[in-house]
Amino acid sequence: MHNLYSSILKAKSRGKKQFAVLIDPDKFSPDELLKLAEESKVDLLMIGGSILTNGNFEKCVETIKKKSKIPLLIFPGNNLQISSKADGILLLSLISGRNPEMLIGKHVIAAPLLKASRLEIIPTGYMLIESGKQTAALYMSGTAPIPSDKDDIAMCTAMAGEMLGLKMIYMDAGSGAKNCVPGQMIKKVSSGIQVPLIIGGGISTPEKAVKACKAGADIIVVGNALEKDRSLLKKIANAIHSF
Ligand code: 1GP
Repeated sequence: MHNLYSSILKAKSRGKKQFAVLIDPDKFSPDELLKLAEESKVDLLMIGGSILTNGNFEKCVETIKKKSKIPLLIFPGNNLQISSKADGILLLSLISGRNPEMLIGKHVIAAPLLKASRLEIIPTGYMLIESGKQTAALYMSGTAPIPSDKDDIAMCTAMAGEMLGLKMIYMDAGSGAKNCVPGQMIKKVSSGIQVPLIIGGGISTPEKAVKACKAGADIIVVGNALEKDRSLLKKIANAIHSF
């Protein structure tokens, strides 16, 4: 039995911000990244992507679990990205969109697999935020994002997700986003919900991570920037943990 969600809640109640490193199995070179993540006391590893082309998802999960003690959460781009060898999965419902497949359809297909797995399932309201360019997540999900200046829509969407019983809200500007989720929107959304708030997409400096923490994020996710510059991992981890 895992207790990832309860440790996320515990960190939130203590005001401790958490750092999650997102691993793209297509670009993964394990040793260096995992070593840095361990040294920097990264709180969570996440794995997944809007589209994977190498067919090495399962192997990648296996390698990470062998080489690292950091809890591994699947951040699934679709219902093919399920592996019992991870610790947990964000069961994402794309509540910013109106595509029934991403709200419930894929989940129906995944349900028996998830039931048979030993994964800790964390139902999560996933919200895509407009970020200045078309992102893979937007294109693949066939949905429109929440406009970046519509804080009220974002807040009401997150509140509705919480009322429906979703246990976390993940606001994502999309991988490699030009503009991150605006601080003002994070502030508004975090004021409207009690559940942990995850922020990701385009966070490429310690300053951007701190800005999101200040605005009310509980978990910061970084992927793309670390693929370009591994030395950022420690810097961003320090900035988040000393917040
Ligand atoms: C994307 O939020 C994640 O879904 C991470 O985004 O790759 O831009 O860090 P980046």
